[in-house]
Amino acid sequence: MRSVWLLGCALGVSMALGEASDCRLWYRRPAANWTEALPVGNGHMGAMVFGGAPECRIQFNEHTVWTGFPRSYAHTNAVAALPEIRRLLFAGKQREAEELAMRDFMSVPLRQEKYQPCGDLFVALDGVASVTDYERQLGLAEGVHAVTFSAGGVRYTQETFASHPAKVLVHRVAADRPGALACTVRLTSPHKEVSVRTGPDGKIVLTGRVQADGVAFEVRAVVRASGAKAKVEAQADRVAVSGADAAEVLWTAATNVKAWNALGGDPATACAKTLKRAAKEPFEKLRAEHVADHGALFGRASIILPRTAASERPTDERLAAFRAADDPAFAALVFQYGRYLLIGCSREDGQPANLQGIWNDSLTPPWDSKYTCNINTEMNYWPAEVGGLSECHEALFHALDELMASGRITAREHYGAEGWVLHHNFDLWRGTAPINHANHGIWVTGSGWLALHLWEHYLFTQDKKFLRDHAWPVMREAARFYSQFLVEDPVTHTLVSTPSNSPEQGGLVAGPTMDHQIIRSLFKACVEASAVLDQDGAFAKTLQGQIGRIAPNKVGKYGQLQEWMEDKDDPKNQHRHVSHLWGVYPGCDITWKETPELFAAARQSLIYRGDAATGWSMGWKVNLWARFLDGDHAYLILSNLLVPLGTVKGAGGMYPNLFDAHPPFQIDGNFGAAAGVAEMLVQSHLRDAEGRTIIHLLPALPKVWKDGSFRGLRARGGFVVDAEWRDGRLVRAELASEKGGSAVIKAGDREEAVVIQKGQPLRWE
Ligand code: FUC
Repeated sequence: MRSVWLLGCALGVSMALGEASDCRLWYRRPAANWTEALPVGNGHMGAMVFGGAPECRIQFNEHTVWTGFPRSYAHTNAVAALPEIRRLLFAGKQREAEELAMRDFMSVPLRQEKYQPCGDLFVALDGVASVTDYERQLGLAEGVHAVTFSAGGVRYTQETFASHPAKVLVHRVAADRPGALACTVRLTSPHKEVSVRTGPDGKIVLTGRVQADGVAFEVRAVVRASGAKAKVEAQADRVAVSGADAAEVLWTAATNVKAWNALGGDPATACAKTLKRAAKEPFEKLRAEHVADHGALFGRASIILPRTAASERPTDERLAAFRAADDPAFAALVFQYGRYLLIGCSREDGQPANLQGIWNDSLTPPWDSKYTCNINTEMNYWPAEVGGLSECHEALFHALDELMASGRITAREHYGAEGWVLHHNFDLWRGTAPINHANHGIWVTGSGWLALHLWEHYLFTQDKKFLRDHAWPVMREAARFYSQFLVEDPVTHTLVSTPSNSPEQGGLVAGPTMDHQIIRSLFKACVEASAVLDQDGAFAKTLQGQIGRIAPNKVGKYGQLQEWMEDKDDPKNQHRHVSHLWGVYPGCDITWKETPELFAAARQSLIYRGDAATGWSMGWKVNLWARFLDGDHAYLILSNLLVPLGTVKGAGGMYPNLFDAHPPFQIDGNFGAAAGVAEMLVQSHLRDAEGRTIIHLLPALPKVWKDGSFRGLRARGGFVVDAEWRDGRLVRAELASEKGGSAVIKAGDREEAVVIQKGQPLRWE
């Protein structure tokens, strides 16, 4: 074991392997349906490119096109029912408690709103009948979708991308014979109140409404063509291009949503401004600007696992063959695809990633394509920090500010408490009250879990200004709510969370294990944050006093970790939710180092829950098995997930475009899988007695990943980690730190404390 100081920048271990990371999805046929189409996105708009020929469909979304309108969902004076609901639960009268809660305690209205599609762009090539030599691909590193094919002796190329700097979607089609390109461009929308007009200079403007008292939107496109004899001609509802070498469509969309609590914005002015600015730029400049912006995020991290002959197949065939073939690189692709998707659907100035990211073609999407925060919203952000995409987390943080404003009212009206609370869902209008049904909607730890994302961001970035100005107020006020909300259990005299539930299991109860893990972790984070910032010491002291009184994790009669206060778990229950294992991952309330008995019980619970489940559940289980330091089991779950939907009985899988199948499509499984691959390679949730982060290298390496490397994964404490292994053994690692700091590096049984200076990467071998 030897540590060597390196001068200058990190060597880039993976480059040393001389292999390119796996960064491309590709197919030999156009998409026949939506789950074969490929996504691009800029955080404001998402688009699914079908890549068809002669007609290419591009279905697109704008992030604020939702049903509904600003409103408070809080149930005025619901708190009047709270003491009786609690009394009934402590008396074992669950049904009566749920009935009372349904009557007097739920969100008004009972359901939240739906994320909506915006429109479709069609580009139809004239004079093209059948095509040959077809290929389409999504280049993850550049963020560009490309199609090539031949027809009538002409070679055509299409490129599509979503530019974040220019805030437009861009589609270009070119022919290799001058003047051979003729096409028609039109815009449509599935909404009812829609009108389309065309204007001079190749403009198409589509306006629409989701509902009379709600969201109004505009889509504005400009079609331009190049070539000596090119003509662009506006027709009634479309624009025709003829005699061109190439045609380009730039389009953008906006709504009247000013903020989560205000309509009245002017989509026409917003679209006109954006498009005017973008239309001044030539295609090459827009493309280069986009590739640079996307690449600055995407290029930060990579995982290299060996490519084999199986890796060379088109992506759909590769997916179908994955379980039987030797194709380790496929997991690296899934990691990078997760990062690609997060960049596409979650940028600092847009809405956070919803159940489908930003991609939805349905007016009635599954679970409204909103935000479910008893697992799904959080899972979307699991790869953000470790995958070097901290900035993509910001969209969620902005939403938390708004949820805090809304959640204060819910805390007051439902619980008579200060601080803020979020239950298991929110929507564009930031509903925070309990929705749907008392048996799963009254779950109080959405705010606690999401507030911990701010703390994680701080742990990874060591950004104290962020902690002080942004994270702390949200964390502190989330903790303030629980501090007042917890009550003493008459039997154990511990502090319990009630009413609540263990997500979607066993109905309304007093004291689900998950809540206690989250609240305990939040309180601990607050105590530490208060010390780091030297602020709110008295409040931190109150929390410190409560931490030890919160109901502890308990081992039950089947050797399992109890999901509830009572020992009533059913070991045959293979439900997708594994909420009481929150303390193992994403939390660290239960660890191999500090609580080995609870750790063993949690592992037993996971064994009882089984290996096959819905997409996101398997995403979670990959991470859990990684935390249980069992790489082969994590890989087994991965290979249940990385299969075409329908392969594994009772389980999800993937669609041909590698969208995760719950089923149906839900993006959390993509993010869970991406985070899981990283968690198998590096973990940093533990600290030593002196408070130094333990950077555990290759903690859960499966046998099948014999050789490989990674670059740019992030560890808590502000570290950037590169590593390379051969024959399952670490051969070297490099650690860099932007701020400088000390850590403990652990690989197998070897442990070494190191100090890493700012700008001076450390090589460890
Ligand atoms: C919860 C989960 C479902 C699904 C939905 C969005 O209801 O139990 O599996 O993920 O959220």
